[in-house]
Amino acid sequence: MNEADGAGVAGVGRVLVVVPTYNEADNVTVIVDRIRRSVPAVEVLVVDDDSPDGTGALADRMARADGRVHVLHRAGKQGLGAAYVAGFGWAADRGYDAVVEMDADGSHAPEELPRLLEAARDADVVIGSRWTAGGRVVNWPRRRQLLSRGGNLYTRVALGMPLSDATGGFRVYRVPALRRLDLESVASQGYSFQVELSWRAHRAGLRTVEVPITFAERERGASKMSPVIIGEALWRVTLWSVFDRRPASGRGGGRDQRSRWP
Ligand SMILES: Nc1nc2c(ncn2[C@@H]2O[C@H](COP(=O)(O)OP(=O)(O)OP(=O)(O)O)[C@@H](O)[C@H]2O)c(=O)[nH]1
Ligand SMILES: [Mg+2]
Repeated sequence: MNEADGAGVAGVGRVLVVVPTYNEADNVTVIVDRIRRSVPAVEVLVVDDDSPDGTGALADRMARADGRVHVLHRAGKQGLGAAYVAGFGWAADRGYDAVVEMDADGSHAPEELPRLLEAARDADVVIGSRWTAGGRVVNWPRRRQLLSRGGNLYTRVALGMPLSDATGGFRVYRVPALRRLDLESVASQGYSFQVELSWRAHRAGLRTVEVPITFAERERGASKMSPVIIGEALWRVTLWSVFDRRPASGRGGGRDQRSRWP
């Protein structure tokens, strides 16, 4: 599958991989190269928030050398959520059929993208999942694992949403499905953005599929994780659980490898 023939990825169409970057000069070239090599049919959009370390200029250089690489420059650090919303809008305006979310730091392996795209043939949303059967994390300190598992458990219980990894950021969205999620009104900035989109997809009745991935700790550069980002996810999930939750009846799936619901 996935071979470039001008029409994009078989069964999915034109795919744009959106890579948000903030101070990823040590990673951006490597990750874009790996994406292009792993699935030559996709295009890549680096969304850079004017990184002081020159990430944007490195991305520009790649874009000049490869017509399938693009760069969206934003004025300053405005958070992961805002970067993705801008990237998704860029894709929708240009007629792409699907967008992929992927971190620049190597935690999400481009070599696993073909499996996610294959699942997208038959889904609106595909989530690369660390915590479903077959999923793995490599080199993550125990406290990060506990935080991720605990956050996902809380999300699952509070929202009644049958996902193993609602905070994961390696995903595929079909663009027509994304249009139903009213992205302009998304306020989440950090991890909460991933949960919010899962929650909106769930409430909109989209078909979500989880596929197992191997997630690796970043090797270079600094994490942007902070107590503020964790806190944001916590209070937003709590608010949604109080004000937004709908009855859990009639959903299929479970927490296993490919849970899905109507
Ligand atoms: N454009 C943009 N990208 C961001 C921003 N914050 C984080 N990113 C990027 O989003 C991706 C995920 O951020 P990370 O720092 O890896 O955060 P994380 O994966 O939650 O934390 P670690 O697991 O510790 O690496 C990376 O590619 C970052 O460069 C932001 O404000 N703007
Ligand atoms: Mg990371």
